[in-house]
Amino acid sequence: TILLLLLAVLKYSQVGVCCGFLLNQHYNPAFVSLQMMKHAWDNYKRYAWGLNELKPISKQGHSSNLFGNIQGATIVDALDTLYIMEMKEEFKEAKEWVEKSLDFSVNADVSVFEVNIRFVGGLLSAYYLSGEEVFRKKAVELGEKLLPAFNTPTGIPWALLNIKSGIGRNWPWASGGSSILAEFGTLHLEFVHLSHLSGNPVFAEKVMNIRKVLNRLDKPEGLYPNYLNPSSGQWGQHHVSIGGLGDSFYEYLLKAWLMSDKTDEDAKKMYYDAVQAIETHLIRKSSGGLTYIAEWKGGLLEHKMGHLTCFAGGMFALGADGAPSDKTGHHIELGAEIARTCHESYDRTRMKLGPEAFRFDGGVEAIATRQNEKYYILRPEVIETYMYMWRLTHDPKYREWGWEAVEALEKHCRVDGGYSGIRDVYINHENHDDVQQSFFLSETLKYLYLLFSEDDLLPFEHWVFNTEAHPLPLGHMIWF
Ligand code: DMJ
Repeated sequence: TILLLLLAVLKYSQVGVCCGFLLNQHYNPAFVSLQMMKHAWDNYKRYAWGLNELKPISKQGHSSNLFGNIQGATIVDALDTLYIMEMKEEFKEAKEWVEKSLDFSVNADVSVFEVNIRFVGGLLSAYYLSGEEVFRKKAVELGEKLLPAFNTPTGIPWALLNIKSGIGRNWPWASGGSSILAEFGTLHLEFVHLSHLSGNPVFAEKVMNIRKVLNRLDKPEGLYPNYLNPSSGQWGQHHVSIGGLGDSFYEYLLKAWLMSDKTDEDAKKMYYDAVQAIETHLIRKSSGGLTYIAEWKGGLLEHKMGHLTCFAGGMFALGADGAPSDKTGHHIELGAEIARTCHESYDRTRMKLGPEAFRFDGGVEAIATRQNEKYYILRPEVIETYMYMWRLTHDPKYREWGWEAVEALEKHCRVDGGYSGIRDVYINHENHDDVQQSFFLSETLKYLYLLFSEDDLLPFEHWVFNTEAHPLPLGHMIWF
């Protein structure tokens, strides 16, 4: 017994194990991310199996109305992470749940965007990675259920859809009954794949029409407002942001071009033109030398940057290669500067975890000043940018910054029952929000694992990640 104990101690001290606060620089960081995934998954399984998300403090299920009554968001979102981390038993039980229990015959409104990026995206990736037919079938079945969302005068889809009745509507808070740019603009990758996998062109036709509508419209200063009315085809309020409401629209332009093996010239032009307008009108440098992306409201700048906006560092770097007129180096540099600013937003908090939004006005830089912007909900965008910057530059600071995030997550977000978000990252004691978001498993932990793995795990030459970090293969999908 003593020998066995000794061997176990030796094994753990060499390979590394992640147990709460006992992190140590000698541990293999990819292995640590895997242990984090295990902790998140095991607790979801123990306390919330089959439900959408886990409440890690109260140790029960959490249901979000984003998915209507569709259940199992964490399972579907986590499938590909389990697969790439080689958590074979867990992947098998997740697949069995999808086979037996994933059910789309619900009579409730769902968010078309959320269901697409998490469920359709998750199923597509699981199919491409594992080759298991059930995932392809379920993805196409769900895609078909989403089609009535496009029944509007312009073909710009509704934000919300009752997937039983096929009746759609928009968020009541959206300017002038508009649909949201980041929502209808973040269907392209998945829908092109649905056409490819089903042989039915209808999915690709729907998203190509969105692009046509956008191309016909005048853009103020070359910028895309976040609100577009699906009936009149006119912009709503002129609010432009690369964070919430706008973000993944730009990401999908670039990735549509990459996914087409760089043949979708339209997407390419729209992306680089948009980046040019963003640089001219939204990107600014603080007096302390931090580059940030502000928000634009009818020509006036709000000097605020959301956590969500931090994904743009990775996007600029990923798009650097195709940048026009010798701007490759410039786009990489822009990515590096956004990564540095977002790292500062983490570093300037007590918990070393970034707030939901931070400001560059009133004498502060990269700090949240409003109480309702001080929370952290296990979001991935900063780690996502570290991962892209690491792969594209191999500057070791990105792995160091990723490791700082691991330490902070372990110290402040890890609890007995999983991982929880934090209500205020500027105070000394934990104030957990009691939600383990499904994107923590699909994105945050996957990007950490990739950051600390070799580049040939899901290499960029062959894969593009949807906005929920679900990898989709490049090439052969020509639908334009
Ligand atoms: C995820 O669902 C996706 O990354 C989406 O594009 C934005 N928000 C969350 C994570 O923060």
